[in-house]
Amino acid sequence: QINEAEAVLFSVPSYACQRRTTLDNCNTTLTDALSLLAENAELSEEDGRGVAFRRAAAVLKALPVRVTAMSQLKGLPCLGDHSLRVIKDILENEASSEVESTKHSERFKALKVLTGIFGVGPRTAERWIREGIHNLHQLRESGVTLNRAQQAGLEHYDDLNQQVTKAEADAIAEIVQKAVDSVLPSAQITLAGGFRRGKQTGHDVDFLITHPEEGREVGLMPKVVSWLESQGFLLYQKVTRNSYLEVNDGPGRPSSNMDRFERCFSIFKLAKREERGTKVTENTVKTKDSVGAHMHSETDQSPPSHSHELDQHDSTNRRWRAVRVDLVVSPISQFAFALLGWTGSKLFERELRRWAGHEKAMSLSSHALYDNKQSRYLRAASEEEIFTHLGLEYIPPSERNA
Ligand code: 8DG
Ligand code: MN
Ligand code: MN
Repeated sequence: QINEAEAVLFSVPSYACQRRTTLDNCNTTLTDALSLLAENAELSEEDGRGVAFRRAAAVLKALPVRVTAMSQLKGLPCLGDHSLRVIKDILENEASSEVESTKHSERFKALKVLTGIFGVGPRTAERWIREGIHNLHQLRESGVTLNRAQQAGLEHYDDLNQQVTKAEADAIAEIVQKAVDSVLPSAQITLAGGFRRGKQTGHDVDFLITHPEEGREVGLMPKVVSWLESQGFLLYQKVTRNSYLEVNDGPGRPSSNMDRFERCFSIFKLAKREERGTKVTENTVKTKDSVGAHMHSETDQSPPSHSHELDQHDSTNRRWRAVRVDLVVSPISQFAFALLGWTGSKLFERELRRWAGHEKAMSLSSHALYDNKQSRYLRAASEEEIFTHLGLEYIPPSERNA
């Protein structure tokens, strides 16, 4: 029994997938700090610590008021000693010394700049840092071999580190719709990822593609990609079979359906708004993302030496810009799972899976939901049905911003 003085101010369930987390966040100072520590942990391949900080940040995002005193945190889940120390530091001293020193450390800055290159993960960045490569200039001079993705990532670094706007996402959607209509009429595209959650900007644009008749989606991805390529919309593309980890975390072998699930990591060449000829009432001046600009000035000190480089760096002189786009093709029978899985946020997804496994003895993936007790797959034609199977209240996309 809880006595009066210890009563919790807010009751927050411990799994993020049990909570409604909108984009309104009254605790950005605290959540930015914890997110930075999470990012640092992830960049250092300490995923456990990363998740702990992400969970702590997510709890603060779900609070309806700004936290001003430690006493308000009593009884809240997911706040470990380390996160509490950071929060206390900020409430008492305006800033956390750990966050500040991390933010300004050469290692963190180098990891951030290098992993900011499309195709470069923490492991590669770490190796380059050990070889004395800390910024883009040093990378360009180093002569290390870059794969095709990394070459494209380096070439379009500034564009790809500038947030994609909703207007740009809509313009990409139009192109993808046209591609799909041209190669398979009545195939459907759905915007997923952060934009589906109501975000106004994102680091990429995510689309799911399906067809109302099961099986008609087979072979669709290569056709869509060929069409886009023939129209000059692609700067980079890599189509992969669905072969990531989650296929293996379900019991038994993946059904043959799963081989159909294909995705494409791409970089689109998007005409700038004035070139696309949209309404003049819209703001035609693109403001550069402040973080990107800051990182660029601090880390990439290479002077634009030859004309090619000048062309790549002076984006104002170009009629187009590079935008990261993810395409996923799903058979209609798996569509609800794919949609749920690709809408995010990443933490929300992780928590859904943890809930399924730990609380329900089920395995959730973006293909299927398997009930370990009944030893069978549970079908679902909508996200709502999946939440019902999981014994969770339905959380709409706009409230999955954990
Ligand atoms: P942003 O782009 O607006 O910055 O954020 P986002 O849209 O939330 O993030 P994202 O990195 O584009 O990822 C969108 C969703 O896609 C996210 O919930 C996780 C999911 N996703 C991947 N990779 C994979 C994967 O390999 N398998 C599955 N099932 N989902 C994935 O990003
Ligand atoms: Mn996204
Ligand atoms: Mn994505």
